[in-house]
Amino acid sequence: MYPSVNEGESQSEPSRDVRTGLDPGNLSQAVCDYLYYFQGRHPATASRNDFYLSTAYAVRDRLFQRGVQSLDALLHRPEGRTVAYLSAEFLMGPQLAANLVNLGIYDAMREALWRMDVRLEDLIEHEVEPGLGNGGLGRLAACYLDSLATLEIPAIGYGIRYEFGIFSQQIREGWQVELTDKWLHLGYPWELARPERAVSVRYGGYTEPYTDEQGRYRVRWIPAEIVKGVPHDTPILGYRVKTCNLLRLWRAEAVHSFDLAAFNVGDYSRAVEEQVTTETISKVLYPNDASPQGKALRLKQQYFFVACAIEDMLRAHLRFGGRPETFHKRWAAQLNDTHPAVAVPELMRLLLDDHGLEWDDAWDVTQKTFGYTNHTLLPEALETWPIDLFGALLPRHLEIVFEINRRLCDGIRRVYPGDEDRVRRMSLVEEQGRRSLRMANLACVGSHAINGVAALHTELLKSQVLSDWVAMSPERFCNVTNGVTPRRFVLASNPALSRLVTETIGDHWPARLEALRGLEPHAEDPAFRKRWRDVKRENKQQLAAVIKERTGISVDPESLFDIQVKRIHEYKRQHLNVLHILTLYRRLKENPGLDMVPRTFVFGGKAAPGYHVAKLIIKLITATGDLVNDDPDVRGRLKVVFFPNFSVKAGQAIYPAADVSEQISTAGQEASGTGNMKFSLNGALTIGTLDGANIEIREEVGPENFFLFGLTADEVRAAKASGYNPRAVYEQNQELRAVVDLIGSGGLGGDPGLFRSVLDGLLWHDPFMVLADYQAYVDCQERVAALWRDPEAWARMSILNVARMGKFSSDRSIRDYCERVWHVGPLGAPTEGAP
Ligand code: OAK
Repeated sequence: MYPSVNEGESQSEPSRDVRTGLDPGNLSQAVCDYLYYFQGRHPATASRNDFYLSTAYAVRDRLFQRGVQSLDALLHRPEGRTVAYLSAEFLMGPQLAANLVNLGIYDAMREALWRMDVRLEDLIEHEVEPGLGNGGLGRLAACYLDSLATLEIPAIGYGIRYEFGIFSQQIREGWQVELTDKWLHLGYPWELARPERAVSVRYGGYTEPYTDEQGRYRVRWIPAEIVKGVPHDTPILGYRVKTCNLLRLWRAEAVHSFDLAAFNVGDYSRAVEEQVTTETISKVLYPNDASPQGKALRLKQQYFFVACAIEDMLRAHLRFGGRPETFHKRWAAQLNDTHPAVAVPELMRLLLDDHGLEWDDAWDVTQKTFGYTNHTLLPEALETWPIDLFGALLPRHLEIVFEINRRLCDGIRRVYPGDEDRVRRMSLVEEQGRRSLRMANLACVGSHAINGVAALHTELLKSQVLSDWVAMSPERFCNVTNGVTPRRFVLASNPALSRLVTETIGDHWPARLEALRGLEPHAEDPAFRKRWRDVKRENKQQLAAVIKERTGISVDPESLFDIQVKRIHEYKRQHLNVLHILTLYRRLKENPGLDMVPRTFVFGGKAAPGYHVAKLIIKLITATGDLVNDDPDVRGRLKVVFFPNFSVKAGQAIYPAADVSEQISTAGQEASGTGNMKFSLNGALTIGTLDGANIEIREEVGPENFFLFGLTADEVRAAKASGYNPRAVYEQNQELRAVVDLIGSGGLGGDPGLFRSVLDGLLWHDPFMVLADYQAYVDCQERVAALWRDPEAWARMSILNVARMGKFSSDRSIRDYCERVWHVGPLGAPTEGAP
């Protein structure tokens, strides 16, 4: 039973009735009321969307009831910190099922709707998700919000309310086509706009010095443009707790939305010009994953949400009696990669210019406020901004950055006299080519804590990309391995497995994932293994039906489901997977009677619209499907599916149905990965390299329960240093040569030139060591197939994988952040090391 939130209820709080009650009677009455009075509909004529919206509003009432109480408690407590998670992306996924699960009323709502002849599952299916992120970084932010609330840590996620999120992907003739994502078009019921809390954001103009009343030298910024930021709040409820936090996303609005004077003289386009240009700021998410765009609009977006967030935080701090000097005692702000790094000079600017602090005091507050998480080692992903562009948009910030840099460089020279090369490397300014600001360096200098997202990633950060920073201040570095929320990725998306687990070990596991260990002894029980396999079969049947509906392809739920879903990128090596499929295909063509384990290969993921090779890899996958799916020699033993428009929602249908999880990035490239965790938690076995969090997953589940292959990060570096020659690998491996030649000779789709750029890349450069790892991968897949032939052993391994995945709950990650970075406990209480 859900603990009552109404204990000690006072007259000023709403009563527990239609608005907030949790039993089916209250819920169906609440939905009905919303249909009537909000949607203006009778249940008999209401559309599915009407029911969806009304159900969502009824749920939202219950969230806000808790939200108002949490916020009140938060603002009136005498001490403690609130976490501000600053992120350009929040990939929240659908909200209905997850909120019902966290409220503990999934079954009650199903019953309530059933009384009105409505299936909850239909409403869940109907829901459109806000795709306000590209991939891993944005989804991680969403998992962390869930865990922060569950652990009762007061927190606000700050970001941008993009009108259009990540594009929606269609596959036409095998190619990716991008369509605008109109996620708001049927209404978004989970948020509440708060126009009265709008803030002003300034851009451009110039600065001027002046002397204040005390005769002190001061600077003021005279901007050229002012934009309004309007907050939109989504409540974030923890799992079966009273704490409800906030996701606060900002929408850009013109200060003057309409120029009547221009309109009156007939200049209609000028009458709305300001509105149109201003609203562009929060119009669309940049669809690039881990590679910066260097566009002025992107910098405008970054500063926009950061300025709104810091203003919001400072305002709350001052309103409740705080002084600017104690800002860091109330707020711990996390920079989710460098996209929000301009927060460092922004907080300095406010403390110096608006609140009159001395430099050293302002700097102390700033450094104690921020922590910086790095999410990628890809060199091309390190953000830089041309100085001229940055200065034109943020003239005062540039002055502050230069002063931070002057002091930084002086400090380096004091510690390392004469080491100008080090000064050049650590400087905030890149002097080569077009002078530009290095945002990772800015984030490092402005933060008291810097972390990577998996053990290997943090080690590589420390030994390579940020080694100079480690030498200067090793105490600032730590690792926080990523995690995922089991509430969404098991409880809400895999009800059949959840039921079996709860029946077996009790219902504590979603909030204490280590409890899954209790499953271990059951791996030896044949009856339990049978039930485990039944769950997987049921999930595979469901996915097969969805695949049929989305792609028209029939797949056999009895075949091995081998799945790779994630962004399409050369380093993630979807093309290595294709080489293996074509190897199997060729074996069948040469020997149609071969006894081969039937497999269904499922791919999904988006390619950045400007990333030509990634888009070609999608075409390579679909062309492979066209070749093998209906070949009579194959006789259904191989199926290749490209699942279009992969999203959080699609993932929730896919992870529970996987037998094999493909985590095959080149060692040293994937910072962590989180899909690897979602698959394994749902009982898939991983085939993977020693990369990112795979290493820790393998440690936890045991090497004997993990299919490992490929070069290590050190071996990759050594191979490259000693002149790796992919052409020689191709020449020497007969099967590989045959597969590459099949692609190069037009065997896929008829045009021999179609995949030339992919093949030339592999044969002449192969920066991601695809050919180097090919044979090890194919051999490892043989071991996978051999195990598949022993269903009991497979089930045992699958159970042990789930049982040992407790470490990868995002609750553990958030506890690590609390202890190592933020120094906050439940309800914001300061913990050891708090500033
Ligand atoms: C996106 C933009 C810039 C920099 C990094 C990213 C990003 O999404 N990185 C991904 O972050 C995930 C969460 O930490 C990791 O699991 C992925 O390995 C990493 O690629």
